[in-house]
Amino acid sequence: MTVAGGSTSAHGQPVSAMPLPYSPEELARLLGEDWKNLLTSAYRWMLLGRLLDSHLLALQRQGLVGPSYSPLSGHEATNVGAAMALLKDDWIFPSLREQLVALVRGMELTTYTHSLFANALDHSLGRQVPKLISAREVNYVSMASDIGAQIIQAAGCAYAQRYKKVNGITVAFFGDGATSTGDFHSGMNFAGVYHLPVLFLCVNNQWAISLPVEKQTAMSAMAEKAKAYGFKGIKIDGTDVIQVYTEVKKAREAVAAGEGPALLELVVYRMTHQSSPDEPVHDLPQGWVEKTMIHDPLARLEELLERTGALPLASRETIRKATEDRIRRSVAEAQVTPPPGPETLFTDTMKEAYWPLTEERETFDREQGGHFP
Ligand SMILES: Cc1ncc(C[n+]2csc(CCOP(=O)(O)OP(=O)(O)O)c2C)c(N)n1
Ligand SMILES: [Mg+2]
Repeated sequence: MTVAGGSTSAHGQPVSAMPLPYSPEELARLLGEDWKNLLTSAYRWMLLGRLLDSHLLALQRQGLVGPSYSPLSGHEATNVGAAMALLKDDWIFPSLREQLVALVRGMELTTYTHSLFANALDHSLGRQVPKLISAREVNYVSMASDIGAQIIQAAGCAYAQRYKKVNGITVAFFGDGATSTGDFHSGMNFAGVYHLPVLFLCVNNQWAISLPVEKQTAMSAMAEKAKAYGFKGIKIDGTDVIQVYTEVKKAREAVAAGEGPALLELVVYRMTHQSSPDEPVHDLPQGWVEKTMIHDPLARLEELLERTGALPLASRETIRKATEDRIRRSVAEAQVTPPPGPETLFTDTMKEAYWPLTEERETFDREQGGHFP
């Protein structure tokens, strides 16, 4: 599997990313006087996401992380724009491709790579599918494997937040495919009826494995589905990090102010195949690769940084080298960390000692001498 991108199409034709439509004055108006630093920070994170994809896909193919990895290329602006607009007390229920959200919120990169290697320093000690990371320290809940389940979980979390009168809102990310699940209906309906502080972010990458979005719904916008549940929905460009940041910030403020749930549809273009074990090719329509290049969120931001002089090529290259080094160091650290010890089979399972477990542990120690043969 390769990560689409670069400047030439499958037929060798040069393809440029669509420029982001902002002047320096507009950026100052939308993002404040510190806009250059904000965009530089967004760039660092988005580049980290893109580079992680190429490193981790290669490691998965070597059987070192796995069993699978869900690439996020094409989703960098939705991850980073949203994460930068959310606050510390908010709770995140991710879908398959929001690993950058956890990192932007403060999960350590090495903690992330330890999770992918399912080693002794993995939060879940190898008991979770490695790519379904969690980061309790930043309110980032592990994704449930069944598509759409996080939508009802998020509605429940928002209900609890209001009941307990705590700060923050709940945010659920999900794909276009998840909108066809019963959990989408149940979660959205419950949130609408109870007017809950939850923000639904539908990242529409126009594919659910091999099913195109036209076969997922007959509606022209996923955002319109919010009407059926009694709240507002808007459709935005998920490849424009500035638009994602400003719209998520606005929606978050309204939800936090008690205006009820909201749905944002963020349209992106999936640049890779669904997940690393998938067959690399499934009838992508002609011209799809070129479309991903035109809407490449990272290339669009790079063009803006260059045009406005906010971050010239030489500085971007320095960031790229430093980011590559950081990834290599984190991967190397995770790679030399041993797997969880066999005794961890018995830890974190029950709050207090419980006789069947104690007996099992005794048998295990007696027969295996504490070690697997
Ligand atoms: C309930 C359920 N049905 C089917 C699957 C198999 N499956 C895994 S990923 C996926 C596609 C999800 O598409 P989408 O929600 O658009 O997210 P994307 O992968 O495009 O980010 C499917 C159908 C599943 N995990 N759970
Ligand atoms: Mg999708």
